[in-house]
Order: sequence, then C-alpha cells, then structure tokens
Amino acid sequence: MATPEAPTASAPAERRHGLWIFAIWLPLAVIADILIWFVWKPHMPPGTMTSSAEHQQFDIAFMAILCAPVLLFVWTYAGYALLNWHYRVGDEEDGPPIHGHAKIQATWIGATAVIVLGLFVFGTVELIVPAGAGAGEGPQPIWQPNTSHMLEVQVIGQQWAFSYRFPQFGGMETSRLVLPANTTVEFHVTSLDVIHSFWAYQLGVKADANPGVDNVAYTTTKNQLGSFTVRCNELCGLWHGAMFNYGHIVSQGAFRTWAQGMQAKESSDGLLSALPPYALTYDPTVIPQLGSSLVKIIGVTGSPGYYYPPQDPVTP
Ligand SMILES: [Cu+2]
Repeated sequence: MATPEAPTASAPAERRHGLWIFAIWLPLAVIADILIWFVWKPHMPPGTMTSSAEHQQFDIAFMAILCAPVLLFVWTYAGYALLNWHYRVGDEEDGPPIHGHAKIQATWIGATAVIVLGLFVFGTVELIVPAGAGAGEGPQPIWQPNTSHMLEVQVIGQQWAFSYRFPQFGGMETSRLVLPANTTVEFHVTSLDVIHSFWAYQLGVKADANPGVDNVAYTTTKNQLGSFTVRCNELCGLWHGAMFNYGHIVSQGAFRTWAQGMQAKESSDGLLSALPPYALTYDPTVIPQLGSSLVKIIGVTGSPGYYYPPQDPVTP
C-alpha cells in the first residue's frame, strides 16, 4: 500500500512542467552526445582502415548523436510523468479535457520534418562523397573516385570461397585478398554459381556477387596496416557460414613484391595459362575440367565439380 500524499503539494506549478523536463533532458543529452563522440566513436565498426570504413564510422556516430537526445527525451518525459502525474489515493476527479495544442503540434511537425529531410540530404552526400560508400554500384558506377591510379581486383564468388584476380599483374589469382596501403581499389565482383555477397568488413566494402553481373565497388586504403575479415553475406548454400577468409593491408613495397612473386610463380607453374579469362559467366562443364587440370599443375585438391584457387605460398 502506498502512503497517501497531499495532491500536488510538492509538484511544480502546471506551466513549469515543460521547463522542468527541458532542464532535466538538456544536460543528459549533452553528456550522452559527448560520450558518444569521444568515447564510443573510436571503437565503432567498421573502423578506419579505408576511406569508406571511416565514412561509415562517422555516419554511425553522427546518427547516434542525433538519436540519443530523442531517446533521452522520451525517457525523461516518461520518468517525469510517472513521478508527477500518477494516480494519487483519494483523487477521483477527471483530468482536464484536451483540445489540441497548436504550438506543440507545429513544433512536432516542424522538428520531425527537419530531421527526416536532413537525414535524406546527409545520406545522399555520404553516398556521393566517398564514391558509392564502398557499396556495389553495378556495372556502370555513377560515383567514381577522382583518380586514375587504381588497383583493379576481380572478386569471384563460388560455393564456398572467394578468389581474387589482379589483372594489372598478369591476371594472377589468389585465395587471399592482399591490398597495398594508401591506394584506391576498384573491385569487380561476380559469381560463378549462386548469389553471394562480398563483405570485406573492416574495409567498409560490401557488394553482391551475382552470376552474369560485374558489380563495381570502390574504396581507398589508408596508412593502417593489418588484417581484415572477408565474409559471404548472402545465404548461398550448405557451407555459407564457412565462406570467410582473412585479408591483409600491407605496405606498397611489400604488396609489389608479393604480387610480382605470385605472378612469376603462377606463370612458371603453368597456372596463368590454364585459368579461363575473367568473365561474368562460366561454362559449368569447364569448371570440373579446370579443377582436374589444376590438380595436375599444382596439386590443388577439392571436390569434383568445383574449382578452388591455389593457396598462395608467398606471405607478404
Ligand atoms: Cu556465399
């Protein structure tokens, strides 16, 4: 049993409620936004390894800064209402009739319109400025980086692995994605069989791998060396969950040494001449043939009917 209280004895005067709610909400919102920006943002995904990742981290932090005051306002209002306007024993009177409030309604419509339209502009700018934001833009990308020096990487998905081709290095192919630092990369993503999705998490790159489609995505690596994860992000069959691998960002010199070493090795193995040219569709009868000839060339083993690229022996 709650102890009876004198009705509204200690509550503030009716017209002061808005001011009180504002006075409680404002410091909470300011503290939350400062914590989000300075404490949480540096740890937010997907990190700062590339230009697109950095933009995504900024976007998430910026949206959190917008959301936190809204959420805190709802909580503050709910808490304030519970404390001040709950039922009091002995109070049998109805509340005053409400006929709308022009100022509150206008503020509500105005504020929500500004937030929604502002987010529309923000989202569009954040898609255009980082050249598609690391997402697949299809075969004819509208937004392109303004540089002509790009590393081309062809990403080929198949059940259940990704392989990578480097056309600027004789079309050499690896099972692991190695990229140089401070370089703009142009990904061409496709698939040999079903729909996959190339998701290089810490690079902030995600592009669907559809058979018959050349899906282009851009990113620019920064001067942050280290490894990143590549996952398939589209349920693609029994071993979808095992379709992941680790890639590396290395220095430009180490990358050149690695890529040229791989090209020389695959050339002398006879692998480069055995690989079919990069295409958007592959004759399925060619894949098992290719698989069995790779077994002869470099001892690659895999299930019949599948073709897996060689594990690269050269570690950058
Ligand atoms: Cu997949």
